[in-house]
Amino acid sequence: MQPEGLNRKTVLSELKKIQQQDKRYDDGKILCSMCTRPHPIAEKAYRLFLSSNLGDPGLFPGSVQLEKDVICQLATLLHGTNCVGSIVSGGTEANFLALLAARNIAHVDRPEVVLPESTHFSFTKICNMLNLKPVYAGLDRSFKVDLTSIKECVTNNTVAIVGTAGTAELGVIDSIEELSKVALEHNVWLHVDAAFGGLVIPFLNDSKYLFDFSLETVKSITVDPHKMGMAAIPAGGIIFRNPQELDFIKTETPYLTDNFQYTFVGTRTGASAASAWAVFKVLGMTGFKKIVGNCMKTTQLLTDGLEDAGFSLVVEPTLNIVAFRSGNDTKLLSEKLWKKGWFVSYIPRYDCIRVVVMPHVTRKHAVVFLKDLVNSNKK
Ligand code: 0PR
Repeated sequence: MQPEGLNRKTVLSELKKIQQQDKRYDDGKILCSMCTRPHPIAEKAYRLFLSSNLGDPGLFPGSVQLEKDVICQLATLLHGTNCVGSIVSGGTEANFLALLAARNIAHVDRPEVVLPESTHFSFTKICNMLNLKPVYAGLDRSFKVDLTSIKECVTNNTVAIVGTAGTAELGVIDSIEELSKVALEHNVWLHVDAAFGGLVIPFLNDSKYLFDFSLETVKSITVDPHKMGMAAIPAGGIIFRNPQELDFIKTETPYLTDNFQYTFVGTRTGASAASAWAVFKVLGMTGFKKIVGNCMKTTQLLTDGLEDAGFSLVVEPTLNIVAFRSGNDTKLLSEKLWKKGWFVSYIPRYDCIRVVVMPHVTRKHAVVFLKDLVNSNKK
């Protein structure tokens, strides 16, 4: 730290200069992110609650109310009643809390968790931290978890089965209904990671996917407002079906304004809950349907354009994620795209390029991208 403080103007202008190194969602060129520019009302709400700390709830009852309300709205969207939960740092912490509860409730000596091969890498961290043995189930030809494989993975030590509603790489929705039958048969916890899909699937036209609390064996769901919920980072969400389950993840906080915490993070901003709350209020179901509808239309435009240009899709998109291969070197193509300023992901295990069609990616951007893509593939 420098000995004397600088004036604010100088500091701000320095910050702005440094910020120019960061990519901007508004340019429509970030195609590899599951986050987007927060909704303008999210920014305002966030600023308003900047000093709120949900880690000491007695001081911030208003923020507590907002968090409860957001959780209640998310739970209702996912067909839950009387659910409980928290707005946390992200999908990683949400998944962590779900498996913490499942492990503590099962209370077995050598706990294992059954994970589809397609689960998010956060589960690798979580297994490490919770001393859980991950047992991986294979995928079928549509990249959903293979049910025969799931059944083979379940043992007496299984504390939970995880299904994903919108995988990070391909946007695939596992057959949660089938998983719930297996969970019921073996009486194990079923956790659904809908970090991304939880705020997409309910807004699809004629959504036919059963993935939420409407299935009785689903015990917990991760759903992140900071992804398709357009809230400011950090806003992950964990929802538990039964309030009693919180007892298994609580930590005593003897001298704070509340006696227990139910999250991993201690000091945590109330601004996240406020930003999610404000977006839900401003958009409502209709607003979300419109945004998701536009993302899906742009996804279709991209898909058609890719097929017309001779690229092959890894899988027909279910959500607003497109994964494709070129007949040539797909990895090299992704590198060329980066050089041209298109920030795509390259996924080694499927040897494909992945584009996440978030709200900041418009039709116009998709058209220019397709043109640049075809040209890059030629040379
Ligand atoms: N579960 C699923 C299904 C996810 O897609 C993600 C994150 C997580 C859990 C973990 O969530 P947090 O990262 O909030 O803890 N999915 C994105 C991904 O891995 C995260 C991300 C977002 C990465 C924006 C990059 C980026 O620019 O792609």
